[in-house]
Amino acid sequence: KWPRGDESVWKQGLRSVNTDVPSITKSIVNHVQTSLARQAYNLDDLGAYQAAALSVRDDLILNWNDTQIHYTQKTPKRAYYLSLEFLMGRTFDNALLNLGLKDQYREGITKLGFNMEDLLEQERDAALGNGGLGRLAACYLDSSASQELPVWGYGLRYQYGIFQQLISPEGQQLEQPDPWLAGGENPWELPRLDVTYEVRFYGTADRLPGGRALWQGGQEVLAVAYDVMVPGCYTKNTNNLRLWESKPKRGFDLNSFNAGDYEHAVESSNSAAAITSVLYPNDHTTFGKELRLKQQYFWTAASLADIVRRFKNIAKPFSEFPDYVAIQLNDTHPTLAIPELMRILVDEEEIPWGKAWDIVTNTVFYTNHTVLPEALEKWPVPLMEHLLPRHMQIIYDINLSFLQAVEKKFPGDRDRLARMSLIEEGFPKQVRMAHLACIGSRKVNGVAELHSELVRTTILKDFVEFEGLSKFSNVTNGITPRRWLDQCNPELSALITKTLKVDKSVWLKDLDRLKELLPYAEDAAFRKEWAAIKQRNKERLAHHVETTLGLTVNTNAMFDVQIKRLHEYKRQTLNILGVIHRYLKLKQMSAAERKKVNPRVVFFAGKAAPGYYIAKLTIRLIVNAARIINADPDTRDLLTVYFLPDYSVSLAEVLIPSSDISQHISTAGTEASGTSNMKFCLNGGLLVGTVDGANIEIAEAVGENNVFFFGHLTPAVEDLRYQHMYRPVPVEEKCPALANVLDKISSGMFGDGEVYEPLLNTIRQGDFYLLTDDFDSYIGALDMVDKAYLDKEEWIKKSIRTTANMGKFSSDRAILEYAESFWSIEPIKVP
Ligand code: TH1
Repeated sequence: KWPRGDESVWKQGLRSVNTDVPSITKSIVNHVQTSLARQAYNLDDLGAYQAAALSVRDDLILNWNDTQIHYTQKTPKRAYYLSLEFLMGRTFDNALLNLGLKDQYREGITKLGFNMEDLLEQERDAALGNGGLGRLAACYLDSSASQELPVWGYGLRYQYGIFQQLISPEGQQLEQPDPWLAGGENPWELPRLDVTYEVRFYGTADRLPGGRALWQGGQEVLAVAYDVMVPGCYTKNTNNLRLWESKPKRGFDLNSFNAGDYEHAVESSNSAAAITSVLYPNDHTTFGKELRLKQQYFWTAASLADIVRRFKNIAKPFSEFPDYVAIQLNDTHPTLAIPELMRILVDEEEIPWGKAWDIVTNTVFYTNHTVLPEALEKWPVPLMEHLLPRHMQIIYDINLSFLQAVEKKFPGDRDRLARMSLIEEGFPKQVRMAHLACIGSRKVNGVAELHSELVRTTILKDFVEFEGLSKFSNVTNGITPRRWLDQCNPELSALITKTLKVDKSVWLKDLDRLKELLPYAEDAAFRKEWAAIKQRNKERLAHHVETTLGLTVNTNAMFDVQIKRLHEYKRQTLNILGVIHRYLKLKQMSAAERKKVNPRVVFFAGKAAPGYYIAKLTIRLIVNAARIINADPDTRDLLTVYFLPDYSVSLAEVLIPSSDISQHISTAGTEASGTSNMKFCLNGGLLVGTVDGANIEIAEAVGENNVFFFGHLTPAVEDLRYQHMYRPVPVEEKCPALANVLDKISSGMFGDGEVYEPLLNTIRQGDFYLLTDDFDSYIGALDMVDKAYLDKEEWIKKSIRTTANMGKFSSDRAILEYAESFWSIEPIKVP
């Protein structure tokens, strides 16, 4: 029904997505003139990008609107992906490709006198995440939309994303803020200033008869919605990512203002705005910081209020809530969703406790992403009691009935009760969020086979014994082939399309079709094309390094890449120590021997958490080793090392397609999955790695003869660590080659040796990440790489076979597993 007026006038005004070049250029020019209030003659690349982005935005809005209306009318069961991080990267290119409009836009932009590549470079990354966990959330959104699943993301709209990394001349990491929203409007979001919720902190909670409570007083903050449009690939379906921004409920305190107390007047408004000001830059560590807990509650409370309101619109009884709503917790960060949903159901909707608990435990799902103890969230009880008094009551109540049930099943087992309790005894007592997430969820999953098994047998072992195995499962992570092949490696994508003889929209959404490339490994002409594309991708990276850093890269060398957050468990230190070992060996060789060596360029990139001293020292060692090694005329044709600053999604898109090998060398059992391993292999780079995380499944898929495995296996790790603690063997005895490298560093080969002592001592004493145990076999694996690379044709075959067997690692497969086995949601196509 039309709201008013003449229907035909409305219909004349309606437009559809611009698909032909003339309407695209018309739309861009129109945005230059009106939205930007600029003229053709003074338009720079940034202005042209903004106008083109606004034009694409118009198209996205049309699809987004139709999708949201369609979902509202059809009332399907929906899934909500709650993640404190969404590492989206750039949107413009991705939107053009998913809409199938890149060629048309390129032509239009050229007609207007601009260059597509230059415009793409104008966009700032949306970097609202630390690393793999946040990027996984972004890949899952892309796959949900592409597979036409009714999924929304919920997150926070941080003013500042992950910090910008600078590297000082001494090799120190320096952090700068990332004000990604400065520089004007963000064309990819829709401010929904009318969609707001009040979120309470502090105050008092008074129990009422019947299990309810009244929570009042304290501070109230406003959550405002910003909707980010998520287009699917070759479908009209355009999903929503709703990000919350915090605002003071009232502008400022007028009483204080009038009394001349300006500071106090703005204090509370500042503290409200602070909640969503910045992403915490810590990967894998939790501090008991009040602001972080405030972020977590603010976000889960606003998201649940929104979900419950949407559910109430369809006028069904709350007993049917789990038939319409599935909530996926991305790690424990949104675990407060469990007590918050209990609070809404019990206190506000007056549902009896037991019924409410049934609803919660049929709605919520929990994904664990790590078994590292330092990453398992715990919140001090006094902090929780102060900030969220009602939630603390609810958690105690959940714990009481839970422990009673455990006691019933395992009578008299007090150790078990202590181990399983939601509350860890100590000073202070702490709430164990993983336990709460586990007992409040319908399903619990890890992110790769090995990791899921470790979850079942270590951190949640007691819970498996109590609740049964069927609640605990695995969904191996995936990556979107749209961004991580079609977008970042257009030439390879085109070759695949040509070879498979299907439209790319087909194989990009059915990645197992890559298997059809296998026979072409035997085709010399195809191999030649394959290798030429890898070569041009290397040149593209070299060009990027040249223009951004002013350094020349040898594109005839093997490209060896390790790019990920800096962390001891990921062992970038092992890599740089291996590089130094290689350098020392080269130095000892005769000129004739050196002639036989294949040149190698080693790239590192990644950020260290600002407070992570050892990780920062590793960066320092890499940078200073690179400085010395790259300057040595004896070896520099054969070995160079680069640390590329300020790693980001956009930088990954240039690095990944250029690699010959990439390194995924975590201590066995520590990397839950890893996802960049999948990206490299999808782009035909070979994997050097430990038997850990998703490396194992990649090797299963592509064949063990196409990966370079090394190192001890997970079951050995515990024993080895025990030996380091109680029967330590000096490095000189255990691993002379490594001892030699450590000595050279200590003696000042790469600048003041003293500086590195704390880092070197983590290896000499304790060696928790087992570098001394794995070093020799690591060097052996790299020697195997050198040998294999000598046979160029065989190497290219390995590369082709690797790509061809990576279908399993599409995030489409992963998201469909969540949709079918956990959420019970179905695709719903927007006509
Ligand atoms: C990562 C895991 O380390 C990685 O192996 C995995 O592929 C990725 O998640 C996606 O599943 C994690 N990132 C974080 C970040 C924080 C806390 C825990 C983890 S686990 C802040």
